[in-house]
Amino acid sequence: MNIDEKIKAKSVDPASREMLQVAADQNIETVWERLEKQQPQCGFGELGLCCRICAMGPCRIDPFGEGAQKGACGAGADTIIARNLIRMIAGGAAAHSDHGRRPALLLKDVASGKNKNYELVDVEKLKAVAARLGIACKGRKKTAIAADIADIALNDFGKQDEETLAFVKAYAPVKRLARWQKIATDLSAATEKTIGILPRGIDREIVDIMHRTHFGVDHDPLSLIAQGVRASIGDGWGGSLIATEIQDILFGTPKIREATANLGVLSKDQVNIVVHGHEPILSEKIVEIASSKVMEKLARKHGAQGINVVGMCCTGNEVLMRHGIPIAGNELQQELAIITGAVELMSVDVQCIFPALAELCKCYHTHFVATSDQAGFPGATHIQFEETEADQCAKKIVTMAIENYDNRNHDRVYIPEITNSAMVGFSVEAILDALGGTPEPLLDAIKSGAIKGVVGIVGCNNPKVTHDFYHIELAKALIAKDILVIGTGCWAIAAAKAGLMQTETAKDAGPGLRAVCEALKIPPCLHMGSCVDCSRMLVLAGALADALGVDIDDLPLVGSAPEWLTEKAVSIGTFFVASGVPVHLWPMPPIAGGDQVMEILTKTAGEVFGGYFFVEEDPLKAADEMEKIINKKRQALGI
Ligand code: SF4
Ligand code: MSK
Repeated sequence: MNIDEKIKAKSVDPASREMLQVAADQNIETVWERLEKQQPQCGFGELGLCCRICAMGPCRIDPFGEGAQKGACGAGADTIIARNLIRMIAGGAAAHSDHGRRPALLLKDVASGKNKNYELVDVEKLKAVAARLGIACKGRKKTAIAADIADIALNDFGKQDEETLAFVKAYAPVKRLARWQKIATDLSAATEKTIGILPRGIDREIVDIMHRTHFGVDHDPLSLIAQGVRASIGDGWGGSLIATEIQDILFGTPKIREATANLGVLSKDQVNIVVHGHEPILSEKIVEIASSKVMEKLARKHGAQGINVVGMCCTGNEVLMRHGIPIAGNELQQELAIITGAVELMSVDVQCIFPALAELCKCYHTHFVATSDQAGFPGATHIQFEETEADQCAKKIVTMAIENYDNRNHDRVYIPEITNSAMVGFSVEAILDALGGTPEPLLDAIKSGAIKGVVGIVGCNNPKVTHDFYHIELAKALIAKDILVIGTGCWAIAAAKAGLMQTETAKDAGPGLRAVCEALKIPPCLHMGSCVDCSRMLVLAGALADALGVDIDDLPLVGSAPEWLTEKAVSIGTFFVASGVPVHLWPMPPIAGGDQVMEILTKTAGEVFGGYFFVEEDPLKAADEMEKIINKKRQALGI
């Protein structure tokens, strides 16, 4: 296929390029064209200098110092920027943590027998989580243990006392916990105002942000940002971690397995169902029901060769990690999957789902099915998902997809014949298994310099950056420098599609990393899961720090969100920084209009937490900067 040069600039992914060409030929608009129509975007908004928190606004601060330097209420640039920023953290932490609440509630119902649609699949993980939380297991039924875990998790969401979250105390390394306490004490002493860092309640810290950013409450950039940090810790070491741990108990802890990635996983002659969003509770059932003999028979009756369930974004990552379900693509490919004309049904739950899909599906035979009470899409078919009737709901969705195969226009189908294989499923448990049960071999490799350090790459796609370009170039540059790359979310899908998660890719790594990968038979880029599974990276960092008897900020670790888009990415970046990890970002977040906020996030945070933000547009320069940081940490550790 001849691809237009303008299309090549939109994505480096060959399958996406083909589909963008198909879209252009069919005169179908995608996110790239819609973004183009938004140009030029508001410069005040880009700098974070616009406030519409009250009805005297919107107010804006003149970045050139000539016009207004204060909003009508007197709020200055840094107050406005800090408020806007922590409202982003609140949005991100709320999305992750509300996700975590669902499996916690489900665990409680499965334990009590109220929900018989699901089981406690991973008893080993159940006991491991119980041990962390100090719950007795000996001689007790697994349902009783599960009920205790669910109670502790649910209490962490809504408790009202001043105690730190139980999950934070159980999972964060001791040294980091003490550090957070000391930071809070020091900041309170310095400002003569109580400043908290350790989260008291997951929901409470988010509500606190919404309260203190309300008109006329907190105007101090420092205490505003401190509260953002507190809510982000409640996300990373709280809500997200609860999501990951309890989903593992309910659906199984990921194990290393082979899988396939990119739009070519869609089938020409099978019923294609795409599961998209973030929460795996329904998609687990869709996968199960679609593989039943009854459904297979029904699909054949409708002339299809079977049923092909594939994933998109993080719901896709969840079923990829646990079942090896092929993944069709990352965030910027959701419309492209529909444009293949081969999708009978796309089932969506929550987060990162374009509302444009509803209208787009109408141009094809595709059913667009929304399933969450929290996520409405005008133009979609809504099939309400209730966990207590999960089997019925999944049957309805799969049947609807099969029956829709009759309506497929086979002449209009175009599926790019592009896929790549990937080794996925690197939960912390799977990594430790590959290492022989302890982190020692990894630590030895780090100490010897065979692996210089580890970079965790997370986050989205953003059409302001050429799709997948930064994800892939940064990962390639890092592995060539003997830096192991781990990651989640849309980065992980980009890396899988680009072949970076194959064991053979070790040949492109530096000699040290290559030798380690070949000995352990692992790729140099490890897929650790979905967005909430950033918590797996925190747990891994904590395990390495504990094993060495140091704090996380002593370790040669760096984080990056190189094509970030969502508020969740802001929360993730902040909890990495709070945990002691320097974090690279691109594109530039909306903070550049405030000197004090910039100073706090890029310098003061480093002095206090050991982690800080830095921004770099060029992937190779970013990789160089990460190597510098890693070398400095190694030097300080004396390795
Ligand atoms: Fe303007 Fe202040 Fe109201 Fe913001 S809170 S819109 S700066 S008056
Ligand atoms: S799906 S949050 S676009 S990683 Fe988790 Fe991708 Fe970012 Fe959504």
